[in-house]
Amino acid sequence: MQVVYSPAHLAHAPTTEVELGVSMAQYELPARAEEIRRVLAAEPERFPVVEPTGHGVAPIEAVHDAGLRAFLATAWERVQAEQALAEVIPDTFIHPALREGMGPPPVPTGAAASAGYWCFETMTPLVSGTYEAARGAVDVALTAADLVLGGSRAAYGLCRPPGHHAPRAAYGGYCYFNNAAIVAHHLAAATGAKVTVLDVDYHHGNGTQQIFYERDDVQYVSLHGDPNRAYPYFAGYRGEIGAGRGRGTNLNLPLAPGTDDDAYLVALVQALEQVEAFGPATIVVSLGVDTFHLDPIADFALTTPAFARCGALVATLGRPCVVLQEGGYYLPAIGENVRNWLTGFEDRVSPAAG
Ligand code: Q9C
Ligand code: ZN
Repeated sequence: MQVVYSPAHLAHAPTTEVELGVSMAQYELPARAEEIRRVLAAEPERFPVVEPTGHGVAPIEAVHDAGLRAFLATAWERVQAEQALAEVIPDTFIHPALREGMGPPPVPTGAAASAGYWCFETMTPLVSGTYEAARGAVDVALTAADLVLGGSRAAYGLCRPPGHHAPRAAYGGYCYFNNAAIVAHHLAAATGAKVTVLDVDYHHGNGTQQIFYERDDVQYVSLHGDPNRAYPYFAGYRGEIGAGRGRGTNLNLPLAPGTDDDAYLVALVQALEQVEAFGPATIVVSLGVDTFHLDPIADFALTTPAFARCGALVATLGRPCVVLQEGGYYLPAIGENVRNWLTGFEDRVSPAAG
């Protein structure tokens, strides 16, 4: 399976995040992607690495508000013009109740106001290289999609920063542009056929769900920590099934703390039955390995061998897959866990190759 990787992510190196008012070390670090690359590079025949090609801003603006992209493109310079900050974390957000009954506010231009307008939480800093890295992650994802459009059975995009928490018009959750949603829309537009986004990151992909909530050509299926206890808290509930034409094309499987290999695989089989029923031509996998038992910010209990079983199960769908990296924060095992998922998928596709 070809691996798409770009060093552009290295420019995004935030050091802190704020959780419940506590400033702490950032979890979403450059070392995550470098570890995955290091482990995959040890098997160059199985995992040849290719560079992304530039795809411009049109595929981003087909999914995201143009104002979000323009903000991210210029935010760093605008902030620095006002105040020399090492990283920007907003503190005042546009809570929907603040302007209830008043309609939307003018789009702000001041640094603090615009960060709070476009961001939704305090764990996703802007630093000098954020925009360059986020653009690079989108190009990585679209290049993996092009490989699949060109006839590959699967391709892996080593995206960093991740994407699935970014809705149409905001960033957050360590995510700036929604790589998986951009790819799903790109595939649907290029083929005219149905696409499923299967999200196996520990966290619910609120951004992807929001982007496709009213569409019937893109299904969103997610297994995740129950939002009643787990980030992103305000989306991912079982009753969220899509709306309008999209009613019935959104499936959430919130899971209990301590969910282990067997319980997870049972839920994954259920999810895959619903994918089969929808009948997509192509699958986009939001692959987070923060379901691992030692992950520092999550509470599932998956083991390293389980990731191979998960990949093998997804391969049984028999559809082309664009696999995109989302979360996973336990550095000593992140590479092995991703490698196992991809190897499990490939060995099921072509048992002789393993
Ligand atoms: N201080 C992804 O996995 N909350 N995003 C972290 C730790 C934010 C996770 C709390 C979690 C975002 C792509
Ligand atoms: Zn996650």
